[in-house]
Amino acid sequence: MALLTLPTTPFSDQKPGTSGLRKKVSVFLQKNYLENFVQSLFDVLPEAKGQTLVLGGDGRFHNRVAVQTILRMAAAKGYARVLVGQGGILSTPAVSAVIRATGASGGIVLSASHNPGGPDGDFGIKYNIGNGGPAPEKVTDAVFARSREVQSIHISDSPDIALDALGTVFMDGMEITVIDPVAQYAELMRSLFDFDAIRKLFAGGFRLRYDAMNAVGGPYARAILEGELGAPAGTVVNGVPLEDFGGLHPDPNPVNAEDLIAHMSAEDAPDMGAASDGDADRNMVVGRRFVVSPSDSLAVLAAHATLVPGYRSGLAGVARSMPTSTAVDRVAKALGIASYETPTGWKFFGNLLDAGKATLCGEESYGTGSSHVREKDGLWAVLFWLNLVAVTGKSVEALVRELWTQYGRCVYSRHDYEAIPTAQADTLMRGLRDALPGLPGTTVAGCDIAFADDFSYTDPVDGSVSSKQGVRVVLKDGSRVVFRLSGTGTEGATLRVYLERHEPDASRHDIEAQTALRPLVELADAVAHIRSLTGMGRPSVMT
Ligand code: G16
Repeated sequence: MALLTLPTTPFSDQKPGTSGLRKKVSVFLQKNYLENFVQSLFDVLPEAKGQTLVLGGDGRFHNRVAVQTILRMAAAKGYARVLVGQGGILSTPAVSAVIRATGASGGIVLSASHNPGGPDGDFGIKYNIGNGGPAPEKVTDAVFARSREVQSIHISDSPDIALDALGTVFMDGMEITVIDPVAQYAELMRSLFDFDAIRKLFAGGFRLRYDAMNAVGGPYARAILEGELGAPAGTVVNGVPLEDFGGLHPDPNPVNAEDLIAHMSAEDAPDMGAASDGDADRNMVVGRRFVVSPSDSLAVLAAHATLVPGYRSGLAGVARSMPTSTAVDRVAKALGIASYETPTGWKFFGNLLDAGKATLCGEESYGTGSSHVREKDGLWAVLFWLNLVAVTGKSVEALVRELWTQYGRCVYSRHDYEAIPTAQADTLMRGLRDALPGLPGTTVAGCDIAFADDFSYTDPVDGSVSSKQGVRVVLKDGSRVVFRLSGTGTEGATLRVYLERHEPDASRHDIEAQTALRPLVELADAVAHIRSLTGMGRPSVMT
């Protein structure tokens, strides 16, 4: 077959610093749009001779078309081999696992993560480097710069390959192997968790409801939970990946996973509930009539890690994103291990994991993971919880309550104001930043402010500095409000307001979070003028 060079139009609407492109499907359907990104990426990567590329996505609308295009461009780039998931499917953590296990030079993930899919939904593409993690900013910024200059697309004119049958075919001398999307990942899970103990748990009648939200987590959860661990058929619901996720918003939080919450609140609720997102890197864990906050989940996993085979020798350290609650810091202090506070974005954990400084990491946005891969990992977190329940004999709720008793409860909530016109959101953040120097030492809305800043992070491994990573207003009692604009929304801007209050008094641990946090909500409005500047009387989503 021939290799073609086609003209293209430079574009520049990828944001610098983001780990890929995430846009409406209609934007991706523009001529050469995906091609432009892929060409920019291939232009900044070193020569591909002898190299392996991993390729797969979450199965959303446009996944298959994009896989075929990327295969043709990979052939033109000169890759020796591409490992592509059967049906074009690979979860984000599975891409990371396959890159690491095979020594591939990198991988391309097709997903807009937890954003809705379908012809009217979102599509996305991102590149992971040889350690299995998201490309660092120096790579993504170079891709962005190149995308504004690139003039031509190099692509093979070979026909589509069959994606549904396992096996190897060739395209212009490049080997393409269609792999089982689950096998490598399942092997990794087997090496970390006590599968026998979990098998016994299910054999003893333990009931789990795993909602895969019609996204890519389904095949993984079915194969491992039902196939290998003996959970009864039907444990995994919404387990077949659909191009539009069956209309669900595959973002596991109590609002979007309302069906799971309803089942977990019923009289005959299962013992544990769980959900994963579009590309299966996020997770939510729910007990019987008991929702676990992601920040508490991370702290529980850290507190009991040595009960799990893969972490028996202890944790090197833990890391959390800045807006994530401080619960895990308290556990780390008691364990005598380091805890790191990073900007939002999984890529910031990469250096800490590679340098052996942290073993577990997590974020308030329902992401939890460890050094086993370089992405957050939804099913891994669920298996971790199952392993803990199996070996302690304690329920999900009991494990969280034990955490609160020992360390106090970090009462936590995130308020999202979605689809704000970008100019308004920028004005709000600018005003807030301007007001920061005057805040410490003042009392606003009845709250005594001790400290206020715009979070800046110096990477302890490579010394790189990331500034303007979110505004923090911290009170004398340690309570805090954090403000930042989402980097993943595709419509206008989303303002996220993170609220945290530490409650040491066990008799108040059952307090309803929104009630406990009300003074902080008033403080947030008083310093950021959210209601008047956005015209929104209340958040679009509270989790
Ligand atoms: C991505 C990153 C996460 C980060 C999240 C933040 O998640 O991988 O590390 O926490 O974005 O989202 P936002 O900027 O909207 O608050 P994902 O699951 O979308 O890849």
